[in-house]
Amino acid sequence: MSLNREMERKQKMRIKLAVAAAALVLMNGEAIAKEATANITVPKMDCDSCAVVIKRALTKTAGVKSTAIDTDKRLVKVVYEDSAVSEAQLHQTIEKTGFEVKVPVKTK
Ligand SMILES: [Cu+2]
Repeated sequence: MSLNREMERKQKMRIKLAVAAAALVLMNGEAIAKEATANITVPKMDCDSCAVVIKRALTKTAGVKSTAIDTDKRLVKVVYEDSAVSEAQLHQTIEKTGFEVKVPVKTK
């Protein structure tokens, strides 16, 4: 093999490696982007035992990564994988425990 062809081969290999590395970075970026946070208002969640019931139901739901509850603000914060579960499904999960969810009115 001539020196030129050898250099050309190495150059092609370098480009392939760079493309593979770039693809890996893109895939990682996508994995991070799939994580979403929902702040869900539950007006009648007024004490710790309400919170425990809701937290337990959410924790059992596939795709839910973490749940933080503020009973003073009546707020449930859920971090979830949006490829595995939707915010609407999270609302349903909470409503199945007997608590109504206050859906925010969308403003333009
Ligand atoms: Cu309560």
